[in-house]
Amino acid sequence: MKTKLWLLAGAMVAIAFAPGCKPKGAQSALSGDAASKVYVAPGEHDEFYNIVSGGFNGQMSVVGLPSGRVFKILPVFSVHPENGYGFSEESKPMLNTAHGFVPWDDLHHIAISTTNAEHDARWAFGNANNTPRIARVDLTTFKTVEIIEIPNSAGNHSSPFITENTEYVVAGTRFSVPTGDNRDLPIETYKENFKGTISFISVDKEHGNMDLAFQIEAPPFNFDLARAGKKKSHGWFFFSTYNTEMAHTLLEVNASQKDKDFIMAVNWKKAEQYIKEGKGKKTKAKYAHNVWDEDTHMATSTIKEDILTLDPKELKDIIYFIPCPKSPHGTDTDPTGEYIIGSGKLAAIIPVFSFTKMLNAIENQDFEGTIDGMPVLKYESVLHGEVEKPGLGPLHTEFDGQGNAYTSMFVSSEIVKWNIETLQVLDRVPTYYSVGHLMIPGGPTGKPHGKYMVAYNKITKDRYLPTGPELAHSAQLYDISGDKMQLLLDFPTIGEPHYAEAFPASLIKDKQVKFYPLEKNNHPRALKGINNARVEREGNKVHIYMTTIRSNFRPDNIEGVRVGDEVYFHVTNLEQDWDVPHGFAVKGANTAELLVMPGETATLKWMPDRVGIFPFYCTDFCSALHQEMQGYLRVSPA
Ligand code: CUK
Ligand code: CUA
Repeated sequence: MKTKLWLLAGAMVAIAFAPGCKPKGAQSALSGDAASKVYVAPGEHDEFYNIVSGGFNGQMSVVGLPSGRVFKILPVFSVHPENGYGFSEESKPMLNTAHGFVPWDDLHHIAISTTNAEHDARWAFGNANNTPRIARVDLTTFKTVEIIEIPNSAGNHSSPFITENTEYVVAGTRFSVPTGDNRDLPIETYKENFKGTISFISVDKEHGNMDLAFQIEAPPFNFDLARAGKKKSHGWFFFSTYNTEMAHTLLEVNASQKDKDFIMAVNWKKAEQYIKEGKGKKTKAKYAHNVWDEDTHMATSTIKEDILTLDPKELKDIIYFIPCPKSPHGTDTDPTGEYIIGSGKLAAIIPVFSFTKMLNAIENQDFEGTIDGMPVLKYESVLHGEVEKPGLGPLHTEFDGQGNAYTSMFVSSEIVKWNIETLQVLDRVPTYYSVGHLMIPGGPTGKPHGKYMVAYNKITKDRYLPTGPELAHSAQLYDISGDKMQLLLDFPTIGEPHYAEAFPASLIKDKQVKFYPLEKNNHPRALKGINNARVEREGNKVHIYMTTIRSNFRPDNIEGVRVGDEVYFHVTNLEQDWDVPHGFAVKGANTAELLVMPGETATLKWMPDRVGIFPFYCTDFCSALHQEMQGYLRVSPA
């Protein structure tokens, strides 16, 4: 968000309520039946899974709708001591990059996989905004199974957005930077040396594995968000751009000079064809590709560097620019694929573009100019129409599948419902306060479910019991099944929610992995039963092959370890039953715990630095004899 917007929002909230008095109407917008609409009786399940970005905590959270209940914190880009993600030897390679281990990131957007433009919910993708990365989460295990780093990118904000059959996940760079491995260059050579890059990452249909298929060079703009075309516009991608002024200093002022920036339309089918014809240039820049193997229960990290790059200055029919007012933030395509909505965050209208008109304009060469040889279309010739007086600070738009669009208004702090054909505003409701993204289950797909809408708000103020200087981040659930939107529920979120998606629980709830069969555990240090539990020394490395089963560890008295040794606890959980993980922690060891899933093997490395007796124990209450699940490790002098 721009500082300017925050200032405006601050002023707005200040006007809305002076300290000490409650904002008028803020808590009484509910009608009597709201509670029953969100009530999920004990033992009953929610209707939708809601996968929510955690923003600066680098995680996703798994929430039920309509109840707003949180089921799980799912670590993606940040280490998670709760279950040893990023601490176990097996998971550490997941967070490797071309310049080493990066234990944190800033996750903004979620994309749920689709087939024929409908959620199939096989995988959830998330972007790392800081160190450019994209992750894939398997929705049968709720585990991060793949992370690919994006070369030639900086600030991976315009990501991960997917095509209608999950053929590609795309990533547009927020900051333009010099391409290739990072170089020492004067910043004022921005226009000559810095480039924007759009990456197309292919997704294997069967297993989901990602691969950097190709990159397209683009002018040094900032790329903010994107959406794929769908149905009739399948084959195209639309990116919002700002700073088309190409400023590299004081962007707050210098990137808001022009009346219009662009939506960059990319014909990716054409690009794909050029790649097949061998028109991609071979370029190099290092990136990591990390894959979790469900067979060995280990991650591997590979550093790659070969890239195929398309240059649209030469291949002139890949990229077209659609002028769009005032630094567009979100760009969204409606469920039919005909309409493209740009949300200029400083604009007083919402422009709606027509895909059909865009194709006609391209065919008739109805251009107002070019940028590096790439055509700029005429605003009027692509425009379907403008939504007038929608509110202030439009950011993002979702759809209900009934011909209506819902746009979040950051500055005027509301959601505005409007008709896509007639462009008439139909309804508006306040959010508390300053909504960023909004979400309708299936909203970005060709088949929205249109029953609920959730606003993810940036400012909380008086909505919850206060917790010191930082307050809970907040989501608000609205019923959108009638003509008028109705606020049903406030619920706090984990971290800062940016985007989220939701899909029917029925898509995946019977496909969950309940445990890992021991006979298929191909971890090189796995044990298949208690018989081979043992301690082995190799030089100064001590490998402890350990088992857990209710309610003991074997071995549980370990001697012969010396100060300066590298100790590896290879813990296999022998349980073959749903929901029986065992934990493993060593008292006073300067590392996290392990939480080992049934049938899985995980390894904790510890380098004891002092002599003594070190008890270890199970951290997850697993049976009536959980407190008996313990052992002792003796560390002797070197
Ligand atoms: S967002 Cu990342 S800065 Cu509108 Cu997707 Cu808020
Ligand atoms: Cu195993 Cu508690």
